[in-house]
Amino acid sequence: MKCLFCRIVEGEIPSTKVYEDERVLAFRDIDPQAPTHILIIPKVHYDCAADAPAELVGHMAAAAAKIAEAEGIAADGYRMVINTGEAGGQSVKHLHLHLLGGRSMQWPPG
Ligand code: DGP
Repeated sequence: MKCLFCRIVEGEIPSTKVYEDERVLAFRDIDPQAPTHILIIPKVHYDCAADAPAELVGHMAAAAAKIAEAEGIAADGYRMVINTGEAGGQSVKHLHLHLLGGRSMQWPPG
């Protein structure tokens, strides 16, 4: 069975798209943890970053930086997060990068 984010890539499940190129799709998180909370995902399925080409993970980060500029959160700063595995808080097993901004982030995260 196709995973949730593969279904979003294919348009079977609607999403609020903010950016797309040939390799990645970015859309607003359904349960935002910050005023700006966007997920950047590869169009091809990988369970996690360790399975994906390093260059693709870099491309996702570069896309997130572009989106941060477009969303107006770059000047104040933002956070990029890739939750990995159960203890890492990954609930959807399709590699995704969280872009969070629009408020101050605590460190260390809870
Ligand atoms: P993680 O816990 O790192 O696997 O993050 C998964 C994120 O995906 C979580 O913040 C909520 C978000 N999410 C789950 N289902 C959907 C959905 O159907 N649409 C959107 N836009 N986001 C979703």
